[in-house]
Amino acid sequence: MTTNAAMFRVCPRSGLQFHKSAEGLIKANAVAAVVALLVGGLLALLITLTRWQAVHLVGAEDFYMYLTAHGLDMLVVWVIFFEVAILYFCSSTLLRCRLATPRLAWLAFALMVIGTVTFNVTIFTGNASVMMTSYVPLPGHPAFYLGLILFAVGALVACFIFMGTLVVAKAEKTYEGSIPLVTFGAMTACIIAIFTIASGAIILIPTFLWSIGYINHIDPLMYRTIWWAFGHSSQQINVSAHVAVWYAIAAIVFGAKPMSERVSRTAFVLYIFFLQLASAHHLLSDPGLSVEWKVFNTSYAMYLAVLASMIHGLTVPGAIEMAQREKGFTKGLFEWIRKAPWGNPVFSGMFISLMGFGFLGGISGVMMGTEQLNMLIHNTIYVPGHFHATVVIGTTLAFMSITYFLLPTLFNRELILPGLAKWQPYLFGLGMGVFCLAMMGAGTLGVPRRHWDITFAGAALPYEFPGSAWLMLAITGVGGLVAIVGGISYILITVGTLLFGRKLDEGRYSSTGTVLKMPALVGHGGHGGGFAAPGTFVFALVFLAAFVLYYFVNWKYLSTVWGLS
Ligand code: HEM
Ligand SMILES: [Cu+2]
Repeated sequence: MTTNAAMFRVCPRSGLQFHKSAEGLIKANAVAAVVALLVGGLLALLITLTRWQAVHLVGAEDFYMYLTAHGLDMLVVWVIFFEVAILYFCSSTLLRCRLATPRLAWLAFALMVIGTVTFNVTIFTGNASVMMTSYVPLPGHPAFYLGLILFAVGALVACFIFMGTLVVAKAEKTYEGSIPLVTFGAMTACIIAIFTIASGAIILIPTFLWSIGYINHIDPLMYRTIWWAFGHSSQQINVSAHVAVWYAIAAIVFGAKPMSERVSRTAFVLYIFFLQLASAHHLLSDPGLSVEWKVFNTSYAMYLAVLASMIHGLTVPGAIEMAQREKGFTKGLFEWIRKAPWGNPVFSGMFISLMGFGFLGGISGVMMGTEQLNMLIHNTIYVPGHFHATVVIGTTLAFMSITYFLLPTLFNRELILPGLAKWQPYLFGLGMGVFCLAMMGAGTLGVPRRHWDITFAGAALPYEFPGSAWLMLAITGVGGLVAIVGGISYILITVGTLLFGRKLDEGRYSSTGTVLKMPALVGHGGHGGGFAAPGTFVFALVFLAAFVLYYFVNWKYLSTVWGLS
Protein backbone atom coordinates (compact mmCIF):
# COMPACT_ATOMS: atom_id res chain seq x y z
CA MET A 1 0.00 0.00 0.00
CA THR A 2 1.22 3.45 -0.78
CA THR A 3 -0.38 6.56 0.55
CA ASN A 4 0.02 10.05 -0.77
CA ALA A 5 -1.99 13.10 -1.54
CA ALA A 6 -2.73 11.92 -5.06
CA MET A 7 -6.20 10.72 -5.94
CA PHE A 8 -6.78 7.29 -7.40
CA ARG A 9 -9.77 5.34 -8.55
CA VAL A 10 -10.03 1.68 -9.44
CA CYS A 11 -12.08 0.97 -12.55
CA PRO A 12 -14.77 -1.53 -11.51
CA ARG A 13 -14.70 -3.19 -14.93
CA SER A 14 -10.98 -3.65 -15.54
CA GLY A 15 -9.38 -3.32 -12.11
CA LEU A 16 -7.04 -0.71 -13.56
CA GLN A 17 -6.10 2.06 -11.19
CA PHE A 18 -6.24 5.59 -12.58
CA HIS A 19 -4.49 8.58 -11.08
CA LYS A 20 -6.83 11.53 -11.38
CA SER A 21 -4.36 13.96 -12.96
CA ALA A 22 -3.02 11.32 -15.33
CA GLU A 23 -6.55 10.42 -16.32
CA GLY A 24 -7.35 13.95 -17.44
CA LEU A 25 -4.15 14.12 -19.44
CA ILE A 26 -4.65 10.75 -21.11
CA LYS A 27 -8.14 11.85 -22.11
CA ALA A 28 -7.00 15.24 -23.44
CA ASN A 29 -4.20 13.74 -25.53
CA ALA A 30 -6.44 11.00 -26.90
CA VAL A 31 -9.15 13.49 -27.83
CA ALA A 32 -6.63 15.78 -29.56
CA ALA A 33 -5.41 12.75 -31.49
CA VAL A 34 -8.91 11.92 -32.71
CA VAL A 35 -9.50 15.52 -33.81
CA ALA A 36 -6.31 15.33 -35.90
CA LEU A 37 -7.46 12.02 -37.35
CA LEU A 38 -10.69 13.68 -38.41
CA VAL A 39 -8.88 16.51 -40.21
CA GLY A 40 -6.35 14.13 -41.75
CA GLY A 41 -9.16 11.81 -42.81
CA LEU A 42 -11.08 14.54 -44.63
CA LEU A 43 -7.90 15.41 -46.48
CA ALA A 44 -7.34 11.72 -47.23
CA LEU A 45 -10.71 11.74 -48.97
CA LEU A 46 -9.75 14.72 -51.13
CA ILE A 47 -6.33 13.44 -52.15
CA THR A 48 -7.54 9.90 -52.73
CA LEU A 49 -10.22 11.21 -55.07
CA THR A 50 -7.52 13.18 -56.86
CA ARG A 51 -5.07 10.30 -57.30
CA TRP A 52 -7.95 8.28 -58.74
CA GLN A 53 -7.19 9.67 -62.16
CA ALA A 54 -10.69 9.19 -63.53
CA VAL A 55 -12.06 11.47 -60.79
CA HIS A 56 -9.11 13.87 -60.35
CA LEU A 57 -11.00 16.01 -57.86
CA VAL A 58 -8.89 18.95 -56.68
CA GLY A 59 -6.50 21.30 -58.51
CA ALA A 60 -2.71 21.02 -58.40
CA GLU A 61 -2.01 23.68 -55.78
CA ASP A 62 -4.66 22.39 -53.43
CA PHE A 63 -3.44 18.83 -53.94
CA TYR A 64 0.06 19.56 -52.67
CA MET A 65 -1.30 21.70 -49.84
CA TYR A 66 -3.67 18.96 -48.71
CA LEU A 67 -1.01 16.30 -49.11
CA THR A 68 1.36 18.21 -46.85
CA ALA A 69 -1.33 18.67 -44.22
CA HIS A 70 -2.54 15.07 -44.50
CA GLY A 71 0.96 13.66 -43.94
CA LEU A 72 1.63 15.86 -40.93
CA ASP A 73 -1.78 15.75 -39.27
CA MET A 74 -1.83 11.96 -39.54
CA LEU A 75 1.70 10.79 -39.05
CA VAL A 76 2.76 13.49 -36.64
CA VAL A 77 -0.29 14.86 -34.86
CA TRP A 78 -2.71 11.91 -34.63
CA VAL A 79 -0.03 9.36 -33.95
CA ILE A 80 2.05 11.33 -31.45
CA PHE A 81 -0.85 12.67 -29.39
CA PHE A 82 -2.10 9.11 -29.11
CA GLU A 83 1.38 7.94 -28.18
CA VAL A 84 1.62 10.48 -25.40
CA ALA A 85 -1.66 9.12 -24.07
CA ILE A 86 -0.16 5.62 -24.26
CA LEU A 87 2.99 6.73 -22.44
CA TYR A 88 1.00 8.20 -19.58
CA PHE A 89 -1.24 5.13 -19.45
CA CYS A 90 1.65 2.66 -19.50
CA SER A 91 3.49 4.49 -16.75
CA SER A 92 0.93 5.92 -14.37
CA THR A 93 -1.95 3.48 -14.91
CA LEU A 94 -0.11 0.21 -15.44
CA LEU A 95 2.34 0.90 -12.63
CA ARG A 96 -0.47 2.17 -10.39
CA CYS A 97 1.37 5.31 -9.47
CA ARG A 98 0.89 9.05 -9.68
CA LEU A 99 2.02 10.83 -12.82
CA ALA A 100 5.15 12.92 -12.32
CA THR A 101 4.59 16.67 -12.73
CA PRO A 102 1.05 16.83 -14.15
CA ARG A 103 1.28 20.61 -14.54
CA LEU A 104 4.27 20.29 -16.79
CA ALA A 105 2.36 17.65 -18.72
CA TRP A 106 -0.37 20.21 -19.39
CA LEU A 107 2.29 22.62 -20.60
CA ALA A 108 3.58 19.92 -22.96
CA PHE A 109 0.04 19.40 -24.19
CA ALA A 110 -0.40 23.13 -24.77
CA LEU A 111 2.87 23.33 -26.72
CA MET A 112 1.79 20.47 -28.93
CA VAL A 113 -1.58 22.07 -29.58
CA ILE A 114 -0.05 25.47 -30.33
CA GLY A 115 2.52 23.85 -32.62
CA THR A 116 -0.19 21.93 -34.47
CA VAL A 117 -2.32 25.01 -34.99
CA THR A 118 0.71 27.02 -36.11
CA PHE A 119 1.88 24.70 -38.86
CA ASN A 120 -1.65 23.91 -40.00
CA VAL A 121 -2.51 27.58 -40.41
CA THR A 122 0.73 28.08 -42.32
CA ILE A 123 -0.05 25.20 -44.64
CA PHE A 124 -3.68 26.13 -45.22
CA THR A 125 -2.84 29.74 -46.00
CA GLY A 126 -0.72 28.39 -48.84
CA ASN A 127 2.66 29.13 -47.26
CA ALA A 128 4.17 25.70 -46.87
CA SER A 129 3.20 23.11 -49.47
CA VAL A 130 6.54 21.43 -48.89
CA MET A 131 5.28 17.90 -48.11
CA MET A 132 5.93 16.38 -44.75
CA THR A 133 9.62 15.85 -45.54
CA SER A 134 10.09 19.59 -46.31
CA TYR A 135 13.34 18.97 -48.18
CA VAL A 136 15.55 22.02 -48.56
CA PRO A 137 15.98 24.03 -50.70
CA LEU A 138 12.19 23.87 -51.07
CA PRO A 139 11.19 26.82 -48.88
CA GLY A 140 8.41 26.88 -46.32
CA HIS A 141 7.30 29.87 -44.26
CA PRO A 142 9.24 30.15 -40.97
CA ALA A 143 6.03 29.57 -39.01
CA PHE A 144 5.85 26.10 -40.51
CA TYR A 145 9.17 25.03 -39.02
CA LEU A 146 8.44 26.88 -35.81
CA GLY A 147 5.16 25.00 -35.42
CA LEU A 148 6.95 21.69 -35.86
CA ILE A 149 9.60 22.67 -33.34
CA LEU A 150 7.01 23.69 -30.73
CA PHE A 151 5.18 20.42 -31.23
CA ALA A 152 8.43 18.49 -30.84
CA VAL A 153 9.40 20.31 -27.65
CA GLY A 154 6.02 19.43 -26.18
CA ALA A 155 6.46 15.79 -27.15
CA LEU A 156 9.95 15.75 -25.65
CA VAL A 157 8.66 17.09 -22.35
CA ALA A 158 6.02 14.33 -22.38
CA CYS A 159 8.79 11.73 -22.84
CA PHE A 160 10.63 13.04 -19.80
CA ILE A 161 7.44 12.97 -17.77
CA PHE A 162 7.04 9.29 -18.70
CA MET A 163 10.59 8.61 -17.54
CA GLY A 164 9.97 10.64 -14.41
CA THR A 165 6.88 8.59 -13.67
CA LEU A 166 8.89 5.37 -13.90
CA VAL A 167 11.23 6.87 -11.32
CA VAL A 168 8.32 7.84 -9.08
CA ALA A 169 6.88 4.33 -9.32
CA LYS A 170 10.18 2.81 -8.35
CA ALA A 171 10.80 5.26 -5.51
CA GLU A 172 7.29 4.88 -4.12
CA LYS A 173 7.40 1.11 -4.62
CA THR A 174 4.11 0.87 -6.44
CA TYR A 175 5.12 -2.34 -8.20
CA GLU A 176 7.07 -5.46 -7.38
CA GLY A 177 9.58 -7.14 -9.64
CA SER A 178 10.33 -5.69 -13.07
CA ILE A 179 8.06 -3.37 -15.00
CA PRO A 180 5.42 -5.14 -17.14
CA LEU A 181 6.28 -5.97 -20.74
CA VAL A 182 3.79 -3.42 -22.08
CA THR A 183 5.43 -0.66 -20.04
CA PHE A 184 8.80 -1.93 -21.24
CA GLY A 185 7.60 -1.55 -24.83
CA ALA A 186 6.43 1.98 -24.07
CA MET A 187 9.82 2.71 -22.54
CA THR A 188 11.47 1.52 -25.75
CA ALA A 189 9.25 3.90 -27.69
CA CYS A 190 10.16 6.69 -25.29
CA ILE A 191 13.93 6.16 -25.53
CA ILE A 192 13.70 6.10 -29.30
CA ALA A 193 11.53 9.22 -29.20
CA ILE A 194 14.17 11.15 -27.32
CA PHE A 195 16.79 10.24 -29.93
CA THR A 196 14.32 11.03 -32.69
CA ILE A 197 13.35 14.44 -31.40
CA ALA A 198 17.01 15.34 -30.90
CA SER A 199 17.67 14.51 -34.58
CA GLY A 200 14.64 16.56 -35.55
CA ALA A 201 15.95 19.52 -33.58
CA ILE A 202 19.40 19.20 -35.14
CA ILE A 203 17.93 19.60 -38.59
CA LEU A 204 14.77 21.67 -38.12
CA ILE A 205 16.27 24.43 -35.99
CA PRO A 206 18.90 25.32 -38.64
CA THR A 207 16.20 25.04 -41.30
CA PHE A 208 14.05 27.47 -39.35
CA LEU A 209 17.04 29.85 -39.14
CA TRP A 210 17.55 29.40 -42.88
CA SER A 211 13.89 30.24 -43.54
CA ILE A 212 14.24 33.58 -41.72
CA GLY A 213 17.45 34.32 -43.60
CA TYR A 214 19.86 33.85 -40.73
CA ILE A 215 21.71 30.96 -42.33
CA ASN A 216 22.21 31.18 -46.07
CA HIS A 217 22.80 27.61 -47.11
CA ILE A 218 21.79 24.16 -45.99
CA ASP A 219 23.33 21.25 -47.81
CA PRO A 220 20.46 19.18 -49.28
CA LEU A 221 22.21 15.85 -48.76
CA MET A 222 23.02 16.67 -45.17
CA TYR A 223 19.43 17.75 -44.67
CA ARG A 224 18.12 14.48 -46.04
CA THR A 225 20.50 12.36 -44.02
CA ILE A 226 19.67 14.00 -40.71
CA TRP A 227 16.00 14.43 -41.55
CA TRP A 228 15.75 10.67 -42.01
CA ALA A 229 17.52 9.99 -38.73
CA PHE A 230 14.43 11.74 -37.44
CA GLY A 231 11.87 10.51 -39.97
CA HIS A 232 12.79 6.85 -39.86
CA SER A 233 13.29 6.67 -36.12
CA SER A 234 9.90 8.19 -35.55
CA GLN A 235 8.47 5.17 -37.36
CA GLN A 236 10.28 2.93 -34.94
CA ILE A 237 8.53 4.79 -32.10
CA ASN A 238 5.27 3.93 -33.76
CA VAL A 239 6.20 0.31 -34.16
CA SER A 240 7.31 -0.02 -30.53
CA ALA A 241 4.13 1.67 -29.38
CA HIS A 242 1.79 -0.44 -31.49
CA VAL A 243 3.60 -3.66 -30.58
CA ALA A 244 3.14 -2.71 -26.92
CA VAL A 245 -0.54 -2.25 -27.71
CA TRP A 246 -0.68 -5.71 -29.33
CA TYR A 247 0.76 -7.27 -26.19
CA ALA A 248 -1.66 -5.28 -24.06
CA ILE A 249 -4.64 -6.43 -26.11
CA ALA A 250 -3.50 -10.07 -26.05
CA ALA A 251 -3.42 -9.79 -22.28
CA ILE A 252 -6.73 -7.89 -22.03
CA VAL A 253 -8.79 -10.08 -24.35
CA PHE A 254 -7.26 -13.49 -23.73
CA GLY A 255 -5.35 -13.14 -20.48
CA ALA A 256 -2.39 -14.19 -22.62
CA LYS A 257 1.07 -14.09 -21.09
CA PRO A 258 4.08 -13.53 -23.34
CA MET A 259 5.60 -16.81 -24.55
CA SER A 260 8.94 -15.65 -23.23
CA GLU A 261 9.34 -12.33 -21.44
CA ARG A 262 13.06 -12.40 -22.08
CA VAL A 263 12.77 -12.91 -25.82
CA SER A 264 10.15 -10.18 -26.16
CA ARG A 265 12.18 -7.71 -24.13
CA THR A 266 15.31 -8.50 -26.11
CA ALA A 267 13.37 -7.85 -29.30
CA PHE A 268 12.41 -4.40 -28.03
CA VAL A 269 16.05 -3.69 -27.24
CA LEU A 270 16.99 -4.61 -30.82
CA TYR A 271 14.84 -1.70 -31.98
CA ILE A 272 16.84 0.70 -29.85
CA PHE A 273 20.18 -0.52 -31.13
CA PHE A 274 19.57 -0.90 -34.81
CA LEU A 275 17.05 1.58 -35.97
CA GLN A 276 19.25 4.62 -36.45
CA LEU A 277 21.56 3.04 -39.00
CA ALA A 278 18.61 1.50 -40.75
CA SER A 279 17.49 5.05 -41.61
CA ALA A 280 19.85 4.66 -44.56
CA HIS A 281 17.12 2.85 -46.46
CA HIS A 282 15.59 6.24 -47.20
CA LEU A 283 18.75 7.35 -48.96
CA LEU A 284 19.37 4.36 -51.19
CA SER A 285 18.89 6.31 -54.39
CA ASP A 286 20.71 9.42 -53.22
CA PRO A 287 23.87 10.41 -55.01
CA GLY A 288 26.79 11.40 -52.79
CA LEU A 289 26.61 8.55 -50.30
CA SER A 290 28.83 5.57 -50.91
CA VAL A 291 27.53 2.18 -51.90
CA GLU A 292 29.41 0.59 -48.99
CA TRP A 293 27.70 2.89 -46.52
CA LYS A 294 24.29 2.16 -47.95
CA VAL A 295 24.76 -1.58 -48.15
CA PHE A 296 26.25 -1.91 -44.69
CA ASN A 297 23.60 0.15 -42.97
CA THR A 298 20.63 -1.31 -44.71
CA SER A 299 21.83 -4.90 -44.56
CA TYR A 300 23.09 -5.65 -41.10
CA ALA A 301 21.40 -2.91 -39.15
CA MET A 302 18.08 -2.99 -40.89
CA TYR A 303 17.63 -6.74 -40.75
CA LEU A 304 18.19 -6.81 -37.00
CA ALA A 305 15.36 -4.35 -36.55
CA VAL A 306 13.27 -6.47 -38.93
CA LEU A 307 14.14 -9.52 -36.84
CA ALA A 308 12.72 -7.77 -33.81
CA SER A 309 9.41 -7.15 -35.56
CA MET A 310 9.28 -10.75 -36.73
CA ILE A 311 9.82 -11.93 -33.16
CA HIS A 312 6.90 -9.82 -31.96
CA GLY A 313 4.83 -10.92 -34.94
CA LEU A 314 5.41 -14.50 -33.82
CA THR A 315 5.17 -14.20 -30.06
CA VAL A 316 1.97 -12.15 -29.95
CA PRO A 317 -0.18 -14.66 -31.87
CA GLY A 318 1.81 -17.45 -30.19
CA ALA A 319 0.81 -16.15 -26.77
CA ILE A 320 -2.80 -15.88 -27.91
CA GLU A 321 -2.70 -19.44 -29.26
CA MET A 322 -1.35 -20.77 -25.98
CA ALA A 323 -3.96 -18.93 -23.95
CA GLN A 324 -6.72 -20.23 -26.22
CA ARG A 325 -5.42 -23.79 -26.09
CA GLU A 326 -5.42 -23.61 -22.32
CA LYS A 327 -9.08 -22.66 -22.53
CA GLY A 328 -9.71 -25.87 -24.46
CA PHE A 329 -9.61 -24.71 -28.08
CA THR A 330 -7.19 -27.45 -28.99
CA LYS A 331 -8.77 -29.05 -32.04
CA GLY A 332 -6.43 -29.14 -35.01
CA LEU A 333 -4.01 -26.39 -35.87
CA PHE A 334 -6.42 -23.51 -36.05
CA GLU A 335 -9.40 -23.92 -33.71
CA TRP A 336 -7.83 -21.34 -31.39
CA ILE A 337 -8.00 -18.68 -34.06
CA ARG A 338 -11.32 -19.71 -35.62
CA LYS A 339 -12.97 -19.47 -32.21
CA ALA A 340 -11.31 -16.16 -31.34
CA PRO A 341 -13.73 -13.27 -30.63
CA TRP A 342 -13.86 -11.93 -34.19
CA GLY A 343 -16.85 -9.77 -33.31
CA ASN A 344 -14.92 -7.89 -30.64
CA PRO A 345 -13.24 -4.90 -32.31
CA VAL A 346 -10.51 -4.82 -29.65
CA PHE A 347 -9.35 -8.22 -30.89
CA SER A 348 -10.23 -8.11 -34.59
CA GLY A 349 -8.60 -4.72 -35.07
CA MET A 350 -5.47 -5.86 -33.32
CA PHE A 351 -5.22 -9.06 -35.33
CA ILE A 352 -5.79 -7.33 -38.67
CA SER A 353 -3.19 -4.77 -37.60
CA LEU A 354 -0.69 -7.53 -36.91
CA MET A 355 -1.30 -9.42 -40.15
CA GLY A 356 -1.40 -6.30 -42.32
CA PHE A 357 1.72 -4.90 -40.74
CA GLY A 358 3.61 -8.16 -41.20
CA PHE A 359 2.50 -9.35 -44.58
CA LEU A 360 1.98 -6.06 -46.42
CA GLY A 361 4.16 -3.57 -44.57
CA GLY A 362 6.96 -5.90 -43.51
CA ILE A 363 7.56 -7.81 -46.71
CA SER A 364 7.34 -4.72 -48.91
CA GLY A 365 9.62 -2.84 -46.51
CA VAL A 366 12.38 -5.40 -46.76
CA MET A 367 12.07 -5.45 -50.51
CA MET A 368 12.35 -1.65 -50.68
CA GLY A 369 15.22 -1.62 -48.24
CA THR A 370 17.39 -3.68 -50.57
CA GLU A 371 19.61 -1.32 -52.48
CA GLN A 372 19.24 -2.83 -55.93
CA LEU A 373 15.51 -3.51 -55.66
CA ASN A 374 14.93 0.00 -54.35
CA MET A 375 15.60 1.27 -57.86
CA LEU A 376 12.41 -0.43 -59.02
CA ILE A 377 10.12 1.53 -56.78
CA HIS A 378 12.02 4.61 -55.61
CA ASN A 379 9.72 7.63 -55.44
CA THR A 380 6.84 5.70 -56.93
CA ILE A 381 3.41 5.37 -55.35
CA TYR A 382 4.65 2.00 -54.09
CA VAL A 383 6.24 3.93 -51.22
CA PRO A 384 3.00 5.30 -49.75
CA GLY A 385 1.53 1.84 -50.49
CA HIS A 386 4.14 0.35 -48.18
CA PHE A 387 3.90 2.89 -45.41
CA HIS A 388 0.12 2.99 -45.28
CA ALA A 389 0.42 -0.72 -44.50
CA THR A 390 2.76 0.04 -41.61
CA VAL A 391 1.44 3.28 -40.13
CA VAL A 392 -2.22 2.92 -41.05
CA ILE A 393 -2.99 -0.81 -40.85
CA GLY A 394 -0.24 -1.38 -38.27
CA THR A 395 -0.14 1.62 -35.97
CA THR A 396 -3.43 3.42 -36.57
CA LEU A 397 -5.60 0.31 -36.46
CA ALA A 398 -3.85 -0.90 -33.29
CA PHE A 399 -4.59 2.45 -31.66
CA MET A 400 -8.19 2.26 -32.82
CA SER A 401 -8.59 -1.20 -31.29
CA ILE A 402 -7.29 -0.18 -27.88
CA THR A 403 -9.72 2.76 -27.96
CA TYR A 404 -12.60 0.31 -27.75
CA PHE A 405 -11.13 -0.88 -24.49
CA LEU A 406 -10.41 2.61 -23.17
CA LEU A 407 -13.90 3.98 -23.77
CA PRO A 408 -15.57 1.93 -21.02
CA THR A 409 -12.58 1.94 -18.65
CA LEU A 410 -10.93 5.33 -18.94
CA PHE A 411 -13.88 7.36 -20.18
CA ASN A 412 -16.52 5.29 -18.33
CA ARG A 413 -18.94 5.29 -21.21
CA GLU A 414 -20.78 2.45 -22.84
CA LEU A 415 -19.99 2.17 -26.53
CA ILE A 416 -22.65 3.51 -28.84
CA LEU A 417 -23.36 1.76 -32.15
CA PRO A 418 -21.84 -1.58 -31.12
CA GLY A 419 -22.99 -3.14 -34.38
CA LEU A 420 -20.98 -0.63 -36.40
CA ALA A 421 -18.03 -1.03 -34.04
CA LYS A 422 -17.99 -4.72 -34.87
CA TRP A 423 -17.49 -3.93 -38.54
CA GLN A 424 -15.24 -0.93 -38.18
CA PRO A 425 -11.86 -2.76 -38.06
CA TYR A 426 -12.83 -4.82 -41.12
CA LEU A 427 -13.85 -1.79 -43.16
CA PHE A 428 -10.78 0.15 -42.17
CA GLY A 429 -8.25 -2.68 -42.20
CA LEU A 430 -9.40 -4.54 -45.28
CA GLY A 431 -10.14 -1.36 -47.24
CA MET A 432 -6.63 -0.21 -46.43
CA GLY A 433 -5.27 -3.61 -47.42
CA VAL A 434 -6.76 -3.25 -50.90
CA PHE A 435 -5.62 0.38 -51.07
CA CYS A 436 -2.04 -0.54 -50.18
CA LEU A 437 -1.81 -3.48 -52.55
CA ALA A 438 -3.21 -1.47 -55.44
CA MET A 439 -0.78 1.39 -54.74
CA MET A 440 2.08 -1.07 -54.71
CA GLY A 441 0.82 -2.46 -57.99
CA ALA A 442 0.69 0.98 -59.57
CA GLY A 443 4.13 1.78 -58.15
CA THR A 444 5.60 -1.37 -59.63
CA LEU A 445 4.38 -0.05 -62.98
CA GLY A 446 6.26 3.17 -62.28
CA VAL A 447 3.45 5.54 -61.27
CA PRO A 448 5.09 8.33 -59.24
CA ARG A 449 4.11 9.28 -55.69
CA ARG A 450 3.13 12.83 -54.69
CA HIS A 451 2.08 13.53 -58.25
CA TRP A 452 -0.97 15.48 -59.21
CA ASP A 453 -1.26 14.46 -62.84
CA ILE A 454 0.39 11.39 -64.26
CA THR A 455 -1.01 12.02 -67.70
CA PHE A 456 1.74 14.65 -67.87
CA ALA A 457 -0.61 16.87 -69.84
CA GLY A 458 1.41 19.44 -71.74
CA ALA A 459 4.76 18.10 -70.52
CA ALA A 460 7.85 18.43 -72.73
CA LEU A 461 8.75 14.78 -72.18
CA PRO A 462 5.50 12.81 -72.37
CA TYR A 463 5.10 9.31 -70.99
CA GLU A 464 2.26 6.82 -71.33
CA PHE A 465 1.56 4.42 -68.49
CA PRO A 466 0.08 1.02 -69.38
CA GLY A 467 -3.69 0.76 -68.96
CA SER A 468 -3.29 -1.45 -65.92
CA ALA A 469 -1.78 1.53 -64.06
CA TRP A 470 -5.04 3.45 -64.40
CA LEU A 471 -6.93 0.42 -63.16
CA MET A 472 -4.65 0.17 -60.15
CA LEU A 473 -5.29 3.81 -59.32
CA ALA A 474 -9.03 3.22 -59.56
CA ILE A 475 -8.76 0.25 -57.18
CA THR A 476 -6.67 2.44 -54.89
CA GLY A 477 -9.52 4.93 -54.92
CA VAL A 478 -12.17 2.35 -54.09
CA GLY A 479 -10.09 0.69 -51.34
CA GLY A 480 -9.32 4.14 -49.94
CA LEU A 481 -13.01 5.04 -49.86
CA VAL A 482 -13.90 1.86 -47.96
CA ALA A 483 -11.12 2.63 -45.46
CA ILE A 484 -12.37 6.19 -45.12
CA VAL A 485 -15.85 4.87 -44.32
CA GLY A 486 -14.13 2.76 -41.65
CA GLY A 487 -12.28 5.82 -40.37
CA ILE A 488 -15.46 7.90 -40.24
CA SER A 489 -17.16 5.06 -38.34
CA TYR A 490 -14.36 5.10 -35.78
CA ILE A 491 -14.73 8.83 -35.24
CA LEU A 492 -18.50 8.60 -35.11
CA ILE A 493 -18.33 5.85 -32.50
CA THR A 494 -15.67 7.45 -30.32
CA VAL A 495 -16.99 10.99 -30.37
CA GLY A 496 -20.57 9.77 -30.11
CA THR A 497 -19.70 7.58 -27.15
CA LEU A 498 -18.03 10.48 -25.33
CA LEU A 499 -21.04 12.69 -25.91
CA PHE A 500 -23.97 10.29 -25.74
CA GLY A 501 -22.75 6.94 -24.40
CA ARG A 502 -24.45 5.70 -21.24
CA LYS A 503 -22.40 6.72 -18.19
CA LEU A 504 -20.88 3.78 -16.35
CA ASP A 505 -19.88 3.45 -12.72
CA GLU A 506 -16.41 4.96 -12.43
CA GLY A 507 -15.52 3.74 -8.96
CA ARG A 508 -14.65 6.10 -6.13
CA TYR A 509 -11.54 8.24 -5.82
CA SER A 510 -9.46 7.75 -2.72
CA SER A 511 -6.00 8.77 -1.72
CA THR A 512 -4.59 5.28 -1.38
CA GLY A 513 -3.08 3.38 -4.25
CA THR A 514 -2.47 -0.32 -4.46
CA VAL A 515 0.65 -2.14 -5.48
CA LEU A 516 0.94 -3.91 -8.81
CA LYS A 517 1.81 -7.57 -8.36
CA MET A 518 3.59 -8.98 -11.35
CA PRO A 519 3.29 -12.58 -12.41
CA ALA A 520 6.61 -14.40 -12.16
CA LEU A 521 8.99 -13.66 -15.00
CA VAL A 522 8.58 -16.93 -16.84
CA GLY A 523 6.66 -18.14 -19.85
CA HIS A 524 4.17 -20.96 -19.70
CA GLY A 525 6.84 -23.65 -20.01
CA GLY A 526 6.20 -27.26 -19.07
CA HIS A 527 4.90 -28.31 -22.46
CA GLY A 528 7.65 -30.85 -22.96
CA GLY A 529 8.62 -31.63 -26.55
CA GLY A 530 6.70 -30.40 -29.60
CA PHE A 531 5.54 -26.92 -30.44
CA ALA A 532 3.53 -25.05 -27.87
CA ALA A 533 1.93 -22.98 -30.63
CA PRO A 534 1.82 -25.10 -33.79
CA GLY A 535 -0.79 -22.96 -35.54
CA THR A 536 1.36 -19.87 -35.17
CA PHE A 537 4.28 -21.87 -36.49
CA VAL A 538 2.30 -22.62 -39.65
CA PHE A 539 1.50 -18.90 -40.02
CA ALA A 540 5.20 -18.19 -39.73
CA LEU A 541 5.99 -20.69 -42.50
CA VAL A 542 3.37 -19.13 -44.76
CA PHE A 543 4.89 -15.74 -44.02
CA LEU A 544 8.36 -17.00 -44.83
CA ALA A 545 7.19 -18.52 -48.12
CA ALA A 546 5.43 -15.30 -49.13
CA PHE A 547 8.53 -13.35 -48.19
CA VAL A 548 10.94 -15.48 -50.21
CA LEU A 549 8.65 -15.66 -53.20
CA TYR A 550 8.03 -11.94 -53.33
CA TYR A 551 11.69 -11.12 -52.87
CA PHE A 552 12.64 -13.49 -55.67
CA VAL A 553 9.97 -12.14 -58.02
CA ASN A 554 11.36 -8.65 -57.59
CA TRP A 555 14.92 -9.70 -58.40
CA LYS A 556 13.56 -11.41 -61.48
CA TYR A 557 11.67 -8.26 -62.38
CA LEU A 558 14.76 -6.15 -61.85
CA SER A 559 16.66 -8.34 -64.29
CA THR A 560 14.06 -7.64 -66.95
CA VAL A 561 13.97 -3.85 -66.55
CA TRP A 562 17.71 -3.67 -66.59
CA GLY A 563 18.62 -4.56 -70.15
CA LEU A 564 22.10 -5.81 -69.46
CA SER A 565 22.13 -9.50 -70.32
C1 HEM B 1 -8.41 6.04 -44.86
C2 HEM B 1 -7.23 6.43 -44.57
C3 HEM B 1 -6.21 7.03 -45.53
C4 HEM B 1 -6.25 7.22 -46.89
C5 HEM B 1 -7.35 6.84 -47.85
C6 HEM B 1 -5.00 7.85 -47.26
C7 HEM B 1 -4.66 8.24 -48.55
C8 HEM B 1 -3.46 8.82 -48.92
C9 HEM B 1 -3.09 9.21 -50.26
C10 HEM B 1 -3.95 9.01 -51.50
C11 HEM B 1 -1.86 9.76 -50.22
C12 HEM B 1 -1.09 10.35 -51.40
C13 HEM B 1 -0.10 9.41 -52.02
C14 HEM B 1 0.72 10.10 -53.06
O1 HEM B 1 0.15 10.62 -54.00
O2 HEM B 1 1.96 10.13 -52.92
C15 HEM B 1 -1.43 9.74 -48.85
C16 HEM B 1 -0.21 10.20 -48.40
C17 HEM B 1 0.23 10.07 -47.10
N1 HEM B 1 -0.48 9.52 -46.04
FE1 HEM B 1 -2.34 8.79 -46.08
N2 HEM B 1 -4.24 8.03 -46.14
C18 HEM B 1 -4.94 7.54 -45.07
C19 HEM B 1 -4.55 7.50 -43.74
C20 HEM B 1 -3.29 7.87 -43.32
C21 HEM B 1 -2.83 7.72 -41.96
C22 HEM B 1 -3.67 7.18 -40.80
C23 HEM B 1 -1.54 8.14 -41.94
C24 HEM B 1 -0.56 8.20 -40.80
C25 HEM B 1 -0.70 7.59 -39.67
C26 HEM B 1 -1.20 8.57 -43.29
C27 HEM B 1 0.02 9.10 -43.66
C28 HEM B 1 0.33 9.57 -44.93
C29 HEM B 1 1.60 10.18 -45.27
C30 HEM B 1 2.78 10.41 -44.32
C31 HEM B 1 1.53 10.51 -46.63
C32 HEM B 1 2.64 11.14 -47.48
C33 HEM B 1 2.64 12.62 -47.49
C34 HEM B 1 3.77 13.10 -48.35
O3 HEM B 1 4.04 12.51 -49.41
O4 HEM B 1 4.41 14.08 -47.93
N3 HEM B 1 -2.29 8.39 -44.09
N4 HEM B 1 -2.43 9.17 -48.07
CU1 LIG C 1 12.36 3.99 -42.60
